[in-house]
This record gives sequence, C-alpha cells and structure tokens, in this order.
Amino acid sequence: MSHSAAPIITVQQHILQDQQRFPGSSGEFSWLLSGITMATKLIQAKVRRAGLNDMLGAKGEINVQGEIQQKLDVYSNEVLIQCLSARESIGVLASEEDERPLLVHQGSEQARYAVVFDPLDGSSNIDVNVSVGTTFSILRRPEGVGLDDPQKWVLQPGAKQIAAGYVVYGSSTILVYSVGNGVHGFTLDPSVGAYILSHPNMRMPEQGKYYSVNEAYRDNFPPRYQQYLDRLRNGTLGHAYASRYIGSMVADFHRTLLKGGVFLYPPTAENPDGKLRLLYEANPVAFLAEQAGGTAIDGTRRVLDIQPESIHQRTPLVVGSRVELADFERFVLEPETPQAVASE
Ligand code: P6P
Repeated sequence: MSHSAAPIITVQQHILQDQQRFPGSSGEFSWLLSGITMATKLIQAKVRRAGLNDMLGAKGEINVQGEIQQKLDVYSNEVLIQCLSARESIGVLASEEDERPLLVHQGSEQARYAVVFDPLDGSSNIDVNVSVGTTFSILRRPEGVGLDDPQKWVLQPGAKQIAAGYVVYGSSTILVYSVGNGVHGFTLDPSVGAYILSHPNMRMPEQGKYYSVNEAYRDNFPPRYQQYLDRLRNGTLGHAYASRYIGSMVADFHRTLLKGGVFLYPPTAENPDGKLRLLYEANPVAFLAEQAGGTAIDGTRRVLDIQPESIHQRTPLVVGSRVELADFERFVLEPETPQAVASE
C-alpha cells in the first residue's frame, strides 16, 4: 500500500539527523536544543494569552539594559534558564536580561556548551500585539577554559557559533535554526505541541524589494547610508524598493530571510555603535543569513568576524540579500571618487 501523506518531521527528528555533524556527542546536543524548544513552547503559550493572564505591561523593574522590564521578559528569561539549566551539557548561560553570565552545572566535565539568548526580543511591542521573538546562539567552551572564567565561554566571534536561531511569535510560532548545514524552519502545531518542519533548506532570495530601517533616525545616519537608501528608493538596483519596518528585529529579519531585501540598524546619534546587541541579536541572524546565502556586516566588516569585548556590546547591522549587500559594500564602503559621485 502506498502512503501519499507528506512526511511529518518534527524538530527532534531533524536535530537527530543533524546530530551526525557532532561526532562523539551522544545525543547531548539534541537534548540541549530540546531545552530551547521546550522553553519557547511555554513562552508562546503565555505570549498568546498575554492580555488574559495579567502578563501585559511592565514589571516595573529596570533591567541591565536600563529598560523597563516587561512581565513577559522576566517570565521568558526564567523559563529559558530553568529549561536550559536541566541540560548537563551546558556550563554557561548569558541572557540579555542579566548583567553577568550564569554558571550552571559547576564543575561538571560534561559542561561544554554556552548558550547566549535574548528571551524576548522586541518586547516593547508586546502590549500592542506585534510579533516578538526569542534568539539563541550556542558556543563550545574554548579549549582550556574552565568555569572560573565564564566570560571567555561567550566572548567568541560569531563564526564560532555551532548553532543559532530564533523563534518568532507571530501569526504562527516558527522556529528557525541552523547547525551550520543550511537553515530550517519549523512551525509549532499548538494542537499537539510539536514543531513540524515547514521550511526545509531556507534560502534568502538573491534580491528583494524591501528595505527595513527606522526612517525616523534618517538624519542621524552617516551620509553614505542616507544616499544608499535613496539609491534603493530611486530604482538604482533595477526596481524601486518599498519600506517595511516592524521594530522587532526577529520579525524584520524573518521577513528578510523569506522575501530578501535588506534590514539595517545604522549608527545613530543616540546609538553611535548601533542599537542591536552583537552576541544575541546580530550574531544569530548573521549566522542564519550566511547559511541561507545572504550577507551580514556591521557597516564595514563581517559580523561573524567581530571579536566581542563585552557581553552586551552593541553593533551596527546591515543584513540581507547578496545583491543589496554587494551594492552597499561597493557604494558605501568604497571611498567617494569624483567619477563615483558623478554616477550617482
Ligand atoms: P527602534 C527591540 O527593542 C529592538 O532591540 C529590536 O528588536 C528592534 O529591531 C529594535 O530594537 C528597534 O529599535 O530604535 O527602531 O525602536
């Protein structure tokens, strides 16, 4: 008898298939990732009912970012720490919500991974029901580094990530992750509580039709960035671009991954080093962008090559399709010459 139904592949099955990439890891990696998927299922259940269970609004405390902590931020952070602390292969956790890294499984020889995460990115949008997300980045403990120096576990260039991804809590809940062999998307089926493969081998289109930036800060962008945006609007790349900006990085990047185009958070007067955080915003999306055929720079260099100096350091970010980023690098990074200026 032939079975015509399309195969249902859960994220656990997919991770086990990827498992082969980690020689010697006896399923510990898939057990680690299941800590993230479990936590995000609990988070999405609260996000979906935020208005009903008194989870909207600020908790009133100020977090390490100096931002008013939303109740869902706090809940999401606690759930991720709890779920991940149950994975003995993890030695260090670093969160957007906590100033310093958290040591877990102190002294355990099995503790060889660090997980860096933003439990609820874009949380200022929660009260107005705009998509928010969880980002994560997984790093191996560097050779010879013990638990007495947790900073060294996480202050590694993004190119050292062994896995990274996000969950976007939008019209549906979608997990997108990579372990270095392509990008795969899974949609949560809430009726069974399973992430089902819905976007195998995601590829970022060579070129898109949207640019995504907060235009309110345009006058503060470096002039060449302003001129670059004008080029996109004026059809220099073959068509006039439209603007899409949600103000929630995970949602803006997810659209860019699916539709192509460019998402950028340039240096501004208020944030001369950019607003987005290197370790748990720029690095995960840069890893995914490159795995999907796109490009991610900080305005001058590859994001994944940046050696972090501190856990919460910020970076400018320009990430998106090959065509838009090649034009950015040619137009913005090359010194102005009379000929180049004339051709604009
Ligand atoms: P702005 C959310 O607070 C966040 O960190 C990112 O998710 C988002 O891309 C950015 O800030 C939005 O910043 O200055 O445009 O409101």
